Amino acid sequence: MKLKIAFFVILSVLSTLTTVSATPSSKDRPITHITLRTESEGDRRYFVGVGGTIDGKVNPRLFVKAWDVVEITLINNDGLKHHIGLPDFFITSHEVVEKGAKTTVTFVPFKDGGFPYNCILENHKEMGMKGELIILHK
Ligand SMILES: [Cu+2]
Repeated sequence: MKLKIAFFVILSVLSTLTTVSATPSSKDRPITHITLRTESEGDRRYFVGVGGTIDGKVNPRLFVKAWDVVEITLINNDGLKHHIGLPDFFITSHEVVEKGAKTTVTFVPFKDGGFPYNCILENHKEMGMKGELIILHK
């Protein structure tokens, strides 16, 4: 009986230790925040960078590092329906329909290279709404 109890205690301690050591540490995981807004002008549709080094740039090249967590926020600034897609990563954001609406996509770029981002709603990609995401080797 005593042996059984002792065994149970040891098992409990072991499972507690396992739980603690298995807790993932995400504190040190860098997050790259990128904000873009939508614009339209006649037949043109495009993205414009908001803040940082891409501020005010049309369809800016977005530089990120492989395996960092990347968060892209899209703000509707023209009142037309838009979204942002990253076809090489199978990502399509929610649509932002009204002026002021926002949506965010979060992903981990797991390969390096240059990949397109765009809005494919109502022919917007063909009307200029596209840019390039550059993923740098970690
Ligand atoms: Cu669009």
